[in-house]
Amino acid sequence: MSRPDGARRRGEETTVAPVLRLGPRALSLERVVLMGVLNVTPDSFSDGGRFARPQAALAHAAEMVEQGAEIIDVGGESTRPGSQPVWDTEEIDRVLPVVEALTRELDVAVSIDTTKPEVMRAAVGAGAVLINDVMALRAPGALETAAALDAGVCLMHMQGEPRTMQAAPHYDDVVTEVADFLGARADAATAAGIAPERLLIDPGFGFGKSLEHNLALLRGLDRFVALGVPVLAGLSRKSMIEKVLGLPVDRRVYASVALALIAVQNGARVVRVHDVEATRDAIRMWEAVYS
Ligand code: HH2
Repeated sequence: MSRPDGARRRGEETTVAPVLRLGPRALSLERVVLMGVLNVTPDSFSDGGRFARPQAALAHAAEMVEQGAEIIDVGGESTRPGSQPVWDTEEIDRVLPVVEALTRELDVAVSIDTTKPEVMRAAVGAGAVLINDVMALRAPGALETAAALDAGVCLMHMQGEPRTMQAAPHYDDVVTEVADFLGARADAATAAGIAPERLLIDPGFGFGKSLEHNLALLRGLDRFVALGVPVLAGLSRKSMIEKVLGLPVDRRVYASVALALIAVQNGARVVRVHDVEATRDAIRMWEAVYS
């Protein structure tokens, strides 16, 4: 049984459950954490335009929290293949009212999905406690900005940039190259002053990767676990499902749940999902079997 401090006894040995430090919040990773996706963009691939108004965004976030999401990931710039970048000010205008409303109304860790230092500063100022950066803090000023803010950081791998990344992704050894990259970015983050317990790493499924690359990364997830930083996996509704099953975005729930479960089985501790309830049930059953 869990003790209040997160330590539990297994035979003679005492293990301390890993904890993710998100600003003033501490999130236990003893059970898999569900991150619910909340895109406040007009053009996201899976839910574009549906949650652009703060009231609609808040209602959808509340539903995901009710279903078991412990993190809500707010995104104001679509990163789908071929998407166009937006200006800082436009992104801030989109996300800030939503981050404020979520922080005020819900007991949940709010994450900001951005690559821009200005957006990071504004969102954390409004209550966000996790910076989810698909560029792994490589934008000018991003590393220093994130280090100076009191928030967790998810470092994600992407080859190229969203506009062109799916044109011709190439790796000699995708698992080794992505793992080496994330190891180096985690080192850069800690060297800049970001404590290791503030960090997550993410191979970035679909970000400059072919179907074969995505499948190899999922099979090889233990290589990322071995880096000693908790792994986040985002596979929900992604086009790899279309490539295997030929299904449109609104019919990818079952495959998304299967992929989330495979990621968990291979060591992911946080899953970024659109369909929170379905994923939660699958993962809690998996945990009942294996914990
Ligand atoms: N995937 C998307 C966006 N952000 N962040 C992390 N850490 N990992 C991911 O796999 C990831 C991410 C793309 O999915 P979505 O937000 O649904 O679409 P869009 O970028 O079109 O808003």
